[in-house]
Amino acid sequence: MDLAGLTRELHALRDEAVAVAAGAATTDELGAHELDYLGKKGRLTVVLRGIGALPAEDRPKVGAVANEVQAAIRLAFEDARSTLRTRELAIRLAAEAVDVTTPGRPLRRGSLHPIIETAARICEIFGQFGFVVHEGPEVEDDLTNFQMLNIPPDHPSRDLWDTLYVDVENHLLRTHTSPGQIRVMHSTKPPIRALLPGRCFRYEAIDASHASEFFQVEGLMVDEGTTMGDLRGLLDQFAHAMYGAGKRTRFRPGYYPFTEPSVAFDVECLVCGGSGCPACSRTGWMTILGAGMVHPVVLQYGGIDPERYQGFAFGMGVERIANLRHGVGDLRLYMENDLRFLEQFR
Ligand code: 2NL
Repeated sequence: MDLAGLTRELHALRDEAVAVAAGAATTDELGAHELDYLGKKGRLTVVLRGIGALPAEDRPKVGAVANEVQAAIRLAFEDARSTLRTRELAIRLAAEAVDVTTPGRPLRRGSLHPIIETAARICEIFGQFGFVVHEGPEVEDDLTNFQMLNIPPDHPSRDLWDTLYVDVENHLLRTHTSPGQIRVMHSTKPPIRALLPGRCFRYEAIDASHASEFFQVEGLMVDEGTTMGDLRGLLDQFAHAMYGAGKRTRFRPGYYPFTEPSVAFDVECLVCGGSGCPACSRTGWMTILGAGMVHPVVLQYGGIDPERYQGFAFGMGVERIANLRHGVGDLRLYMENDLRFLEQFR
């Protein structure tokens, strides 16, 4: 081919490439076309090979045309690429746009179970008097749950606790948290001020006022010169913090094998204020816990010298305290985990 022919061919290639670049729909398509014209094996390269066949004096001229054509094609692809990029970005931004005005999904707020919340409140009040929370195991041995609490095997007082036994010799589900107090006595030197909250178990026929699982909070104080007056003063403070400063309280005689003397601690009826109503069986009083001076034998089992130390202990059923706080009348509600019930305590 001669100089004029090759020049024509180069210009034709340039015009075609410029049109193709302008017509590409995507950057990917554009890239493929670019390779087709400008790549190592591209069409411009193929045409330039023809230069070798020209006479030597024509080669620089055609070389200059070839450079112009190459630059023009490059520029056309660059322009097209920049236009396509802008368009593709706009399309992507539109597709991936986040509607920041869409309302969020609400987070469901949880809350403490009323029994746990009540146990925590009880512990908080006694905590202000220096009582420290301890925990014991739910599966106990007969020795710690009964014998060390002055409840011997085959003794009639065992009938006070309908026990659930586990399939391990001499082991059972604790019937009260008192065995945890025995463990505290074994691990701690007096003075002791311990609180034991926790789940307890009894073999019961279930109804509105009997459950096979329930929560207790027990307290234990052991020191030199601890008296029944200290117990009464502490429990008054507790009743006033829990139910109001003006509430009247009283001790009545009670019986527990592990305390002597033993008492029931009453607060004036929270419904009628003492005049008598169905809530207090017309007595004007409500029993909120049991207590007493720790039996010397129990101190001894706990490794504490009853000649030197005295102690008091008290125990309360958390469900009972929660019932009084919230006006709940059926224990079973606490176990059913029905949100319509639980959501009322937030
Ligand atoms: C109640 C009464 C009570 C105790 C628990 C106790 C623990 C030790 C020694 C002596 Cl280690 N006593 N605990 C004492 C009196 C009463 O609970 O009605 N609870 C629901």
